[in-house]
Amino acid sequence: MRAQCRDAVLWPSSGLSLYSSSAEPEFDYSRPHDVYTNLSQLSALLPPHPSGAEQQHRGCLLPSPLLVGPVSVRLSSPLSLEEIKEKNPLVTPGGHYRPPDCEPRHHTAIVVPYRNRQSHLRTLLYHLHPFLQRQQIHYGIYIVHQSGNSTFNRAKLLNVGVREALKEEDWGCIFLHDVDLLPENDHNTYTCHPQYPTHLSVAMDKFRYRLPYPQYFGGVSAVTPDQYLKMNGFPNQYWGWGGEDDDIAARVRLSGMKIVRPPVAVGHYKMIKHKGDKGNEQNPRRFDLLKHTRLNWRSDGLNSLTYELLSKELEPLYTNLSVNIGEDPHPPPKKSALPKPAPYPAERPKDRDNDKETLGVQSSQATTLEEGHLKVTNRSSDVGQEAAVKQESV
Ligand code: BGN
Repeated sequence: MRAQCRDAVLWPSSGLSLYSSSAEPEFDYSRPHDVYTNLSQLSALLPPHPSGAEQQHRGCLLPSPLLVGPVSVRLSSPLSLEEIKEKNPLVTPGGHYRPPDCEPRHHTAIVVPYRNRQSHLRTLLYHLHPFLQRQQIHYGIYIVHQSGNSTFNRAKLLNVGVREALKEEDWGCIFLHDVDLLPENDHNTYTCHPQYPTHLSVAMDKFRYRLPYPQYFGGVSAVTPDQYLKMNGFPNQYWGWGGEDDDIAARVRLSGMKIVRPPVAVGHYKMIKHKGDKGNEQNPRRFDLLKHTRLNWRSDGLNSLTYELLSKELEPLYTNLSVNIGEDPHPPPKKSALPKPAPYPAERPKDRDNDKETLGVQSSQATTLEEGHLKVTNRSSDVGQEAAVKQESV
């Protein structure tokens, strides 16, 4: 894939020098490490341990010597929040962490749009805290909880999270992170590219470990505050599933930037399987909205953001921001108002669409975004391997 070779060259923070596809790093994902590997050494430095204090002024090494590569992902029966806290003794209230033995070179806020996903949140926290501690960065985790029952609005919640996180600390990098995605390789560093927005989740298991289409920007991505300002943040008008990530990708280009990515071998993620969310139905207006990004991005975004912060709580493993972001102006019709579906045949054949829903793939259309132009291609298949191959030749 040409795009990925080019992006590999632009991936400085992993400590890997990559100048051609033959230099793609290789990792053995069949023998992953436990995600808590190498961290007991850090706990031994809990203050008032003298060696921790002495070493604080030494800059953390890049790449971190604690990295192990592929890590296993624990998807079943997440621990309780108390148990996770016990496994992460150096995390401070609000879900903040600083390496105890060196001065961190990176300061990253992780912003997670959220509603009704308790067990996903515990799985994410169990995984992400040790993953980030091994990278020796200073970080904080912000969960942005949409209050009320209106349609979910991922991009607006991200805007809120960025603004609130920056009120609190001078973060150098902001991660936009779905609650159901777990990074599988700790060489995928949670840091920003100085010039360009980064897309991290380039190889998700649900897309058979490759990009579903070249301009895909969903899942996990990162911006510096400057990059965020330059693109006027994210759109506020996408209520429901789909399209907001494509709008963000278009904004990157329209504001004169481009997207950089880690190599596919590094950007592995597992998605927690789940059925479609109630209150996050596909947004039928997304196609129309995307046609107008070029016209709207300067007026809809960070500069038009309004919300009410209902509460901010410093939980032991995360900062909980509860927000009222208003109502969807075009709510989907209530279930009872819809005509009754035809009854199923007695022997319903197992269809592929059902599988798709379990995998969280809900789209029946492919998107291609080039320089802010949107092409929508109807198709009935998943945004999987075949589709990605087709789109590369567009
Ligand atoms: C795309 C969605 C993205 C989603 C990916 C992967 C749209 C807009 C259509 C014009 N885009 O198709 O939002 O992240 O699938 O699931 O639906």
